[in-house]
Amino acid sequence: MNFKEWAALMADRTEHCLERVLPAGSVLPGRLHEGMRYAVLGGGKRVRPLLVYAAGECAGADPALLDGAACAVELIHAYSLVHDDLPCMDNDVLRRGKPTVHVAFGEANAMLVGDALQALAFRALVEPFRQAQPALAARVGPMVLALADAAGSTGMAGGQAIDLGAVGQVLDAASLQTMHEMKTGAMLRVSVRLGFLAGQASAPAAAGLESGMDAALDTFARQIGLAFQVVDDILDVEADSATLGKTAGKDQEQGKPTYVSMLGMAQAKELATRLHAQAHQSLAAFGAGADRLRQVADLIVLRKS
Ligand code: GRG
Repeated sequence: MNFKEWAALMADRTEHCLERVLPAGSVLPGRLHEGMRYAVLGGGKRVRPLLVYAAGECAGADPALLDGAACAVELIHAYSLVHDDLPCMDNDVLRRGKPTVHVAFGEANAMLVGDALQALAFRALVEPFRQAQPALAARVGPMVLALADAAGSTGMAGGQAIDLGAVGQVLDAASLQTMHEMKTGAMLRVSVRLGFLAGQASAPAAAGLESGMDAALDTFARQIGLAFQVVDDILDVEADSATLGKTAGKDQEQGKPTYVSMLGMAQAKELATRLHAQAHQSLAAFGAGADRLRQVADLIVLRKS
């Protein structure tokens, strides 16, 4: 199967799992559940689930355990977008090609949609262990911890706090990198980590699998997480809103420090290319089992939206 077919299959698989995990709009409170489904279903590139499945394939994970992790990272991501779009944060009206959740459902509902999606993410992560693999239930602990750290104040939410405090300020390169490693990178990184941990949970006898896999995958994930953000900054300048499905040019409009504003466009592109090459290098010790990860890295760096 070529990468395009595989990615479409995994995105489809994620969509079906999310559809199952999200309460129906007919379940009380209907408006909240409709808002959650509106925020999550039928949109987005599903990059984080693709990383989960690709890392899981590399680590020999049971696909049934990967489904929960794929849903979990996408649910946290969707919650972060809903909250990020609120008037008190980015105040955006367009996301994934449609009105943002607070525009469609009101601000208070949008807050609750985000809150509930975050809680649902942890339920989605744990549930397959309880249902499909009850004997392995104790092994979900490290995955819960990793996701909590990535989403919380030392990860994504912390990065967002630094970002909000940096508007109109000049950040040096190190601070900009730290901010992005937390805000965007942590969730991409944990997507790879959850795939690896699902592999360990599925076959602990093979723990460590090929030696050094844990560290190499983490280095790869950090590099690709940063590359994702550099490309995001480039696209914010070069792509239009219709292509992005969100408002283009926001960073400059809001005076946000970005890789493009700090380095200039040419050097930002060079940095993305360098990080891409380094990410491939980090997987050099692995054989064809890491091919899907290599291909997701290519998708992240070469994407147009
Ligand atoms: C509100 C706690 C909290 C955190 C918000 C992720 C985030 C933190 C804010 C989003 C702002 C933003 C545009 C960040 C740049 C990188 C990014 C996360 C882009 C959107 O992710 P994609 O491109 O989106 O994967 P899709 O829609 O394809 O899933």
